[in-house]
Amino acid sequence: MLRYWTAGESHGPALVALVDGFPAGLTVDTAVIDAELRRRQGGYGRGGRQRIETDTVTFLSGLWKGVTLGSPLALEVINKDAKLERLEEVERPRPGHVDLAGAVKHLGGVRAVLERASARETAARVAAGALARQLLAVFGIEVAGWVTELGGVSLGDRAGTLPELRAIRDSSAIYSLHPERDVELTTLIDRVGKEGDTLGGVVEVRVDGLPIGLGTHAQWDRKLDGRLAQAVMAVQAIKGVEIGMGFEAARRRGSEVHDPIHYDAAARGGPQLGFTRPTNNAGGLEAGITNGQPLVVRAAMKPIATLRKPLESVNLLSKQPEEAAYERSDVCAVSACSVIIESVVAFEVAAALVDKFGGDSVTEMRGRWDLYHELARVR
Ligand code: EPS
Repeated sequence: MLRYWTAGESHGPALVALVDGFPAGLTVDTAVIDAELRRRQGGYGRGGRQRIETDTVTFLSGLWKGVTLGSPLALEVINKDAKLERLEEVERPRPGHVDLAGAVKHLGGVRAVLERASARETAARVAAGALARQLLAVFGIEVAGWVTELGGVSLGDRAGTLPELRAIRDSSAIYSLHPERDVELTTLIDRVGKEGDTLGGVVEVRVDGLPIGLGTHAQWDRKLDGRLAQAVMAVQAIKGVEIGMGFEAARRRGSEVHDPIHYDAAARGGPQLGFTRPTNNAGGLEAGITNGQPLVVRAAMKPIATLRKPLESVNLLSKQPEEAAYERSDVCAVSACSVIIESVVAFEVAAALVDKFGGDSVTEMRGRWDLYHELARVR
């Protein structure tokens, strides 16, 4: 079973991801992980903290000469702004953040919970996800994500292969597939920032090259759609998750929603084993199992809760009305969110791949992958 946990506070010495169950024999490119960490720090509308940090990964365990050993991997991302011991308590909880509920729950203070709840923790998830993507790449499985909506402005879709779409996205300051609309959106972010406010948005992640058969219909907690929803929903500030047509499917008739099944003998050697679908409204999953179509997951991110023009709050000591606390924050982190959702989706898909094809070594996984496809074709 491939799984991971993270540890670390926003202003503690470091963030750590502990990855367990990762197969032996993968040559890891740390520069690829660092590139994802750098992307997470970017996107228009980020705050002052990103000018302090230069996130890079260090492997504390699980690698020998750059190759995974099959033992637990500990990944570390250092915090340059490690000042936790000098930070003061916060008495004015921010609406929308962990502050009030977390402090009451722990019978303690706000600082103790906000340091862990901060989205800085996602650096560790991106590091783990970027490692998982390297395992997926061995099997020709690719992941990419982008911003489809920002501050209520919808950017729409774009057709293309993942390398094509990734190149377009990388030319956008917003990480969208419509760089020609960057100025409109950066102007919006600037205006909202000047007003002391923040913006949310919607991100989409696509996974190409998936085989038929990852996940299961047989038990609720192993259904891949359920696992993806949990991983995505558990990212800071996410308020909604959709797969494929998502909520829109509820408004349409069955005949407009379900993807017809065709067969093309010439495509028998491909990942879909010859079964083709003219549409992909299911978003690559049927009954919790991948169906050979691209996986499409969308997530709705609420606006950042730390506002320069603070909302009404209450001083936890005096119980008198006061404005919520403000230190510094992002106006908009939706672009960064697209990198984070890519990472958590990549990790869940890699975990499902390990479930199906075994987790001891990449070589064995490869052999089992080939055998499975051979058996599925002659069936
Ligand atoms: C973040 C680092 C944090 C915040 C942000 C995410 O750094 P600091 O608190 O030192 O400014 O900028 O976290 C939040 C938006 C939040 O509300 O906690 C990061 O690296 O992503």
